[in-house]
Amino acid sequence: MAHKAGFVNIIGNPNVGKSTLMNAFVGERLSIITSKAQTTRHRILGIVNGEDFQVLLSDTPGIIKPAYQLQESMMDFVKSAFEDADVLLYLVELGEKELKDEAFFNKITNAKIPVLLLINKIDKGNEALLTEALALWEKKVPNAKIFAISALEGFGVPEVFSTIIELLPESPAFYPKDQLTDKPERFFVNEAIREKILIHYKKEIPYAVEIDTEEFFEDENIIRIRSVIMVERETQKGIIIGHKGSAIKRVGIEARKDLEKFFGKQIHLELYVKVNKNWRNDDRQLRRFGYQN
Ligand code: GDP
Ligand code: K
Ligand code: MG
Repeated sequence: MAHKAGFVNIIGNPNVGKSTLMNAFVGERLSIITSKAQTTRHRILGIVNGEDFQVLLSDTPGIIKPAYQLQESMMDFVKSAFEDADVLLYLVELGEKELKDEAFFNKITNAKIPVLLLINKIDKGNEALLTEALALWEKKVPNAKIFAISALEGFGVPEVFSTIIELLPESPAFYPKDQLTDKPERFFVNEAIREKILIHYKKEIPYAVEIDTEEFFEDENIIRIRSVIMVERETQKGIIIGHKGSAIKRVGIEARKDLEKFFGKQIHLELYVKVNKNWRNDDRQLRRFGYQN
């Protein structure tokens, strides 16, 4: 069989399970997952390699109406996902009725490339809900092939994957066959820390935070990491640190555990907090943190 390779982009509303699906395909926790919207800020490439195929999956932020510059950059990542794909995965969850952004929705229904519409989280529903969803989406996106899946439990995921392989063009691999992602190691450190902040802090705190890993030093048996947690205001700094440092300590312990699994090595993780006023609306800083090209 000839070698196949190509780009598959996952798009959809916030929280429908895009990152969970991406990780299910790749078999690694490349994308962080929480129950909060805007967990995914970047476009993240996950690579699935086989003897005669290479699938390049892009996880993207959920589609939202941007309220500040960081969110505008996030939506630029989504726009770019339409431009360079061979196959589009449009993920919806059971019970969902529409994509919040009409312009994006029109791009899907008018796409010139194959669209697979995946109804996710069917583990949460029943037969009647699924029948209803199938009827709704068949009508709304007639150009799509529809699958019912559970990204969390893996149900239906292999069927989607074999369909993707069928649809991919003949092409040599784009990346070395042992590569899993296009993001550097520091990116995954930042994300592991940000995931714990999304989980443990309330309200606006996670959205005001950016992580900057200043040092990543890999020794034979240990990786030494120093990362800065940036917030926008002095009060947020206090909240991040918590009473006698207890809150930041918890973030450090949990992130370290995840990173030890991810890198398969012992990790030494040092965390600092810094105030960096208004970074979410500052072009230069957004570029520095990888949000703009
Ligand atoms: P994203 O915002 O679209 O990337 O969604 P995430 O992958 O971050 O998932 C959002 C939430 O939905 C998380 O709490 C996931 O555990 C949950 N989730 C994702 N897929 C499924 C699924 O198939 N079934 C159920 N029950 N929950 C899921
Ligand atoms: K999420
Ligand atoms: Mg996500």
